[in-house]
Amino acid sequence: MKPGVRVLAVSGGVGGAKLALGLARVLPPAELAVLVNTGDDFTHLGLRICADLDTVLYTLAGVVNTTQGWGRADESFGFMDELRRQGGPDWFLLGDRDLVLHVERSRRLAAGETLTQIMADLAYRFGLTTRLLPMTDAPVATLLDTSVGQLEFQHYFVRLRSIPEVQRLHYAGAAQARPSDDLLTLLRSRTLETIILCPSNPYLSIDPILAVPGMRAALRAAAVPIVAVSPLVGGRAVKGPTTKIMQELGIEISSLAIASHYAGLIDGLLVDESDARTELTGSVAKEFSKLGIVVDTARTLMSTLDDRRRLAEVALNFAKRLRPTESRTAPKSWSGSV
Ligand code: FO1
Repeated sequence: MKPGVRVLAVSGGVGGAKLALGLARVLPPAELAVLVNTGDDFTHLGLRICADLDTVLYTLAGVVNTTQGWGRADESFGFMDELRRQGGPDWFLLGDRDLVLHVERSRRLAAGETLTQIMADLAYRFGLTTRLLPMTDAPVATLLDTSVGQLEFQHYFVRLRSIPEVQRLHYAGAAQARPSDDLLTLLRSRTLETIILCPSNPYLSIDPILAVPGMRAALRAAAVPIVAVSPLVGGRAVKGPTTKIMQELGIEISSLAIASHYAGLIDGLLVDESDARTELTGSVAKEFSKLGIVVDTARTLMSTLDDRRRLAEVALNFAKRLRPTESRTAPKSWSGSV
């Protein structure tokens, strides 16, 4: 009999993939599934690029370029060199091996396969037993209203290096999307024990997932503890524009703001030990408990594989100490220790 999935990680790209890798190293990989943001997906040079899915795929398969956190380690750039010579757009780097995934995915989508089916097959071909689940099979695009106009995510993030000031975020297509049947089946399965929101950007990477109608309700109805790992370390994001966007959107940069953002969804928030001294004492601690969120601390910086494994273990143990909130539908068969 195939083993069931016990843990669902919810992830964006680089930062989330690091924790997903830690989880895949401390759990039997087939007992882990990763629900991945597709709001960063876009069509470029006629190809469907699914940046976060590919980042998680390459990371779990051990072929990622660990210096940059995306793309492949063993890569050549003949296509890019020639594209540049021909005057094509060269701001988005596509390595020769990486390109194959975009070409194949585009071909298969055009032939009528779903993104869920394609990613399941690609994961299998890369030797993974961990399921990679796109947040939906419908096209959804994270759009940013900025000081230089409306931008698709990759144009904001890569082409303009996150420099424009962000005024508002939209998830175009989300209202017409729905969670895939595979994801809903997993969320209803009796084997699922824990959901972990990885330390991805809450606004750019996790919100597009939660914007899919029915997603929040389906995650909550799983009636398992949901733990988020804060992306802040010492009041700053490790990588990417998280704190810049929080500032521009007028959101206080604190673990409490992250907790408020996820209130009603998560049961526990894991914050970095460097934020604990300043944020988890006195009146702030009371604010967390008003939100119904239990807070714990850990070293959340993931520089090495050991860091990733250790944080995965801490997050799983933290979840075991939590019961899903009362507001959820009745637990299926709660067996966690108290
Ligand atoms: N990130 C960059 O900073 N520059 C790039 O040229 C770039 C190309 C690229 C190609 C394929 C792919 O799957 C990812 C790529 N990324 C690139 C990463 C990506 O834009 C971001 O890391 C994520 O979308 C944010 O989570």
